[in-house]
Amino acid sequence: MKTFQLILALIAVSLLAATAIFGEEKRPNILFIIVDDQSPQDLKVYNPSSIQDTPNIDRLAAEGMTLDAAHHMGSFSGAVCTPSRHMVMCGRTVWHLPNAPKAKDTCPPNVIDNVMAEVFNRAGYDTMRTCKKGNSYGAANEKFSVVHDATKRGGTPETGSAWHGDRVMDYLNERESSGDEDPFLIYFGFSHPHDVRDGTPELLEKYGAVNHTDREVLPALNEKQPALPINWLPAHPFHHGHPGLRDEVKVSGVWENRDHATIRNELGREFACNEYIDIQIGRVLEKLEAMGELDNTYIFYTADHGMAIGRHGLQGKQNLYEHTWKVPFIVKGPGIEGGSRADGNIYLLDVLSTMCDLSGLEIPGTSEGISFKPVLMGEKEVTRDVLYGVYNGGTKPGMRCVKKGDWKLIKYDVMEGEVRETQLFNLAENPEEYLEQH
Ligand SMILES: [Ca+2]
Ligand SMILES: [Ca+2]
Repeated sequence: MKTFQLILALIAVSLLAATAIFGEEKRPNILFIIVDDQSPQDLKVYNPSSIQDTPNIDRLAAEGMTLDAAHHMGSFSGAVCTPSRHMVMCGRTVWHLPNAPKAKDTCPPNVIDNVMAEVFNRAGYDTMRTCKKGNSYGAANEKFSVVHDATKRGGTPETGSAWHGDRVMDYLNERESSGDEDPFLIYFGFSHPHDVRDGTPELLEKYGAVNHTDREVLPALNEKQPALPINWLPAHPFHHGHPGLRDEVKVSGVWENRDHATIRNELGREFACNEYIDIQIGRVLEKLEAMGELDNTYIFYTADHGMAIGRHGLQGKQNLYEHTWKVPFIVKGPGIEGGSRADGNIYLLDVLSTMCDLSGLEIPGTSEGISFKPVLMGEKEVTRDVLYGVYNGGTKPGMRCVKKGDWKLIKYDVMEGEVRETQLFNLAENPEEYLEQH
């Protein structure tokens, strides 16, 4: 009899608990972290031989899923950031963006009513953003209820990444003191590690780098600096197709130099900036944990595109090699298995649809992105079979690439037909995309 009563009591308690959980059903928060110009190859989670210290990004990977084939679709402008950030905000493919060359024919005017912040505002989310200013989708950025944008690329807390960290910390502190219970979407953007890569003195010291400013001399080599990238070349074997391109010739500290000392120093600066970003992420994770919100928050970590810094003899972001076309992409949150990996085969333009899907919101009709929630939940390995990329911000028609399975093809038709090249890589056998010059 006693056992029977106990069973009844247990059933009653379980039913009550279930009602409590499903009755309230708190919608998930979203923390979207996006850094400016970071190759996945910088990070240990993608490149175990990297000396980059990022314990908080590593923690996100350990508690979430890392995607090995996340890409940005490309750019029709030297300012690769700009289309990339448009794609994130509205979920449209590169030629269908509101700022695309033929936007009048390819993009409906109501896209601005269906950008990330607007969709979440309508659903009753509190929306907040901090990021760099410029080279972005200004009209979409303004839709966040709280906006703190400024370009912070200095080597002090006030002039560097800590400034963005402070804005998110202030916002969370205010929510906490006002007892705000609405779900939130925080767009946590950074201005670094985009050049000028001025690190803090302590972190520069850690990576053996200096904020090099004198064009007339080379920076000193230092054993603490990151090694030369494995696919470094002293020069790209043919013209990349964009004469006078700022990123290839004018970046302070590098200019047109591709020697060991310059590249290792610049990578050291990049690593110092990356770690300073990681420290800011750590502060925010700790705060979310203290507020009891961490487990109900989907946290995305990515970059607007990758970066060469000496790889293949290039310096900038205007190429379609994996170090630059690919982006780091990690997601942690409810239902995602810790320490998991998948190729994913996603674009940054899939982010908006995925955020909606994870939050139970309707995906706006203007978004061409595909939700990769099934990948995150371990139900699928890939979202697409084939991925495409473009860069044609210089001479036309420019570069195109296509990737299917292990194979990737890049075509160059630049410099008024003077450079017509084709590269075919088997990425399983040659993930670094070595050329015959390597
Ligand atoms: Ca960028
Ligand atoms: Ca609120």
